[in-house]
Amino acid sequence: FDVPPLSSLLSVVHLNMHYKLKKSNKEELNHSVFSLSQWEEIGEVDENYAPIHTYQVCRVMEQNQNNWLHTNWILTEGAQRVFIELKFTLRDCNSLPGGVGTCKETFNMYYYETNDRALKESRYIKIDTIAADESFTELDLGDRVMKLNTEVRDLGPLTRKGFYLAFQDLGACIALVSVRVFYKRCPFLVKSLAEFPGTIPGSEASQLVEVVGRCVNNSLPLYEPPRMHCSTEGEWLVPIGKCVCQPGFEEINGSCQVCKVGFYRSLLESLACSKCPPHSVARQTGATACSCEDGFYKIESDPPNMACTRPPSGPRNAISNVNETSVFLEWSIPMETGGRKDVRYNILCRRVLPDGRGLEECGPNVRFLPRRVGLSNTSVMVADLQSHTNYSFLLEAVNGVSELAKDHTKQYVTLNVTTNQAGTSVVRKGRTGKSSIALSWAEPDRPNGIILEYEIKYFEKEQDSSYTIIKSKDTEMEVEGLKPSSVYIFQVKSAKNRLISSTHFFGSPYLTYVSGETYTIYIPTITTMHYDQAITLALVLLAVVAGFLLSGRRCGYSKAKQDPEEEKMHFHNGHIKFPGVRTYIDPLTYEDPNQAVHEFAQEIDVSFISIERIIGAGEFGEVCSGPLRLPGKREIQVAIKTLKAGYTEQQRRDFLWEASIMGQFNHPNIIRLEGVVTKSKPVMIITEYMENGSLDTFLKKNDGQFTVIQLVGMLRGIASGMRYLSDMGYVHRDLAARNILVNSNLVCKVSDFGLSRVLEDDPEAAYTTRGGKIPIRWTAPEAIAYRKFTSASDVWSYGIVMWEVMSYGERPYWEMSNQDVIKAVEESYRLPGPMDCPEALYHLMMDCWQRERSNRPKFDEIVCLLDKLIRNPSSLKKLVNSSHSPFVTLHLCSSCGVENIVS
Ligand code: ACK
Repeated sequence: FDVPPLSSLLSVVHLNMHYKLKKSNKEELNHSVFSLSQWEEIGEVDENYAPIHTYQVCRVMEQNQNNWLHTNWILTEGAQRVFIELKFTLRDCNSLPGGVGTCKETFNMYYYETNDRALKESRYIKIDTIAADESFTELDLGDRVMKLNTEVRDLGPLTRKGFYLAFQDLGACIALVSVRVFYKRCPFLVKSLAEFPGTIPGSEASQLVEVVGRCVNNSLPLYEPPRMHCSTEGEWLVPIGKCVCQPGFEEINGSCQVCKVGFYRSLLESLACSKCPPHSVARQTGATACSCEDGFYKIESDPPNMACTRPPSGPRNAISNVNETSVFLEWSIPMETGGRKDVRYNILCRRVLPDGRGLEECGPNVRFLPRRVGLSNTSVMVADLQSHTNYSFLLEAVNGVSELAKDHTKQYVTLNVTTNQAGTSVVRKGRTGKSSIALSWAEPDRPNGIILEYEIKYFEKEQDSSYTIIKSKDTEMEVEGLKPSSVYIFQVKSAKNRLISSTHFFGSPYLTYVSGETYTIYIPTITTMHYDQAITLALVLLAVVAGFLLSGRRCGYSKAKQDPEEEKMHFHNGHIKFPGVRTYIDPLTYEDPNQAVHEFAQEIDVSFISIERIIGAGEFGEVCSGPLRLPGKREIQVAIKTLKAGYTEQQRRDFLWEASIMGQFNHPNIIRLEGVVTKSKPVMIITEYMENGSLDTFLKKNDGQFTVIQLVGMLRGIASGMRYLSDMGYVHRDLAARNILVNSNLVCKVSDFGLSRVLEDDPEAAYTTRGGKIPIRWTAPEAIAYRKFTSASDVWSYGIVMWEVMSYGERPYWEMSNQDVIKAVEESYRLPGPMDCPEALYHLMMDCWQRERSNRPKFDEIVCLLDKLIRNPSSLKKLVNSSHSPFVTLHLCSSCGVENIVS
């Protein structure tokens, strides 16, 4: 008789239907001979009168029963943990007539693992003793009421191919109705275009099995391969990464469909195929880009969604304005820009040779201001032409694709001009010094009178209201006393008040204007500077800029940029940080919460993290654990808080809020932030791993297991962490044992900075009449009444934590309602001392619960007192509830210094 496979999610083995169980007398088991098995296969009907088979035994009147029933060999199919669901009825011994000394109300379930069918019954291992929740009586039998019990047990880790189950009766009245053996598995799943195979979970409770998904056809992983985690409950959790359709395909209903003709998709980040932009086509399906129509072009830097373009038409409305030997040319933009914004203009200058001998290109002596080719403005000044000469200028418009359009017919505009006589030659630069320059100029061709002297006017560019005039009888002179690194403008004028030229020095000309009969050419002037001078100047400038910033920040209106490192040293959004003085910075002071996160938390690449198991459920998603392997660092175990998919921007901000706070702290009794994962999904917060979980659950689990010194050590750690927080100016607002984590060395660390100002995530938080959400039992009266949260209200909560610790996780005020707690505290009722609590500790608690908050001890005083108690354990001998203990007043030691002892 073959056992059907335990395939898929629920492989059901119904004893009554599919199986013939074997009866056996368990001679081997206890190495003694017992009576032959009395299990009987009986056909019955259920409450719907459907036939069922049961296995029954009812030898309650006889001594020494040991009746066995076992299944066939059950193949595990690789499952490491299987579940066994039993349905059975059991007779109530009391309902049996007469003395039933040997009657039992339980039976035992065993298993035996093996790689083959060979059954060695002596190797059976007990799974559990099974008792009934409901047993039936004679009366029930009469009424045909079937009191069916269902019990489920799990079995694992299993390592062999298969196993046998066996049921041992030691003298009960049992009817086994069904046995269902199954295992859970994470079903085949397609998520975010990735396929995850049906996966058998790990054998240990809460273990997660990481599975790397396979991208569906025509899709690729986006940034990294997608991963999911299979839980022991057969659920897929914590998806990481995803697949996206490859270029040329788009996602439709969970698969990648090819882009239609006329459509394309080029980027992995874009969602759907897009219609080809104007003047481009996709003639085949699956296009990753569209090709340009004839006569249209694209350059590499054009984005894929940009239309194909063509060269521009020629410039329009060109005019010339001749001034002595200079020509000013001006034109309008072309009628047709070719669909681009990068139109530029080129000028070709040609001199008309006399006697019809044709044209000759202008030589290098002709100057174009600002330049000859690649002009972005629609004008140019051409200077230093020959006087009384004909010139022909060709104007051409080009754009980004002109180079590609080889067969495009260029459209030129021609301008013919004739120059006049030369005015004077331009001012020329001679030798330059650190702060001086030699200038020379030529006498005008026709001075229009006798020139007695020249006036040289100079000023710093854009500061022409402050100028200097010097006079010279010669056509050269040296100007001194110039500021280095400044732009100067020089103008030379003859005594007849005729401006002959203005110019100056190195670099290319950059601005030109024409006014009346004279023209002025401005040329940027930068006197040469030695390297060391340049550095000095740069430093001076930096100092000026820094000074500006400092004053600007204080005033709050300077927009000047500052080196971020520099900024970090001095400012945190308006908070001046002095080295050595720790202050907490409210992430709210940052306009952009993301900036706050990255200011205080390191970004961790998700590939350095493995998620191995689930350790809890947070408000925003699963809390998991696993190793963190940062390059060049020792592997450490971390806790991983995840943000569930489908979150809003606000939820993401709230979630990361905690990291912005935690990242600012560095103390052995504050949970340490390792970093955040924000560049991939899910968003995660990575903290150090605390092996013993939260303090309240840990204490409940280990009720009465610790010495008083160990408990005081824990309290000392918490107080030390809180002292650090209050020194930083941080008010926790939700200090409670559930928000303290414990590591394997019993070190307690304050955690849960999540929404400590909102407390939405704390199940203990209740709404007050003022609308705030507050964990009433842990909160000081003034904080409940008018939201006065201070370090003194944290001290009140600390007193409650002390009480929780000393009572091993008892609920403060037990089952009293929040309203009753508020009323009782208001009427000066305080929690009584926990059982076996040292009197000194209870007095400290009571001090923490002083109505007047200024009378409560400070955290440094609490740490100091606890240190004293630890050093002097006999001070902890007197217990609150020992009848002989006299009332002693607790003195907080104000003389104690702040010590840095880690619990
Ligand atoms: O009481 P617990 O085991 O401890 O269950 C909760 C759960 O996650 C939801 O918050 C546990 N937990 C949170 N942070 C950590 C951590 N850093 N190390 C270990 N367990 C943690 C917490």
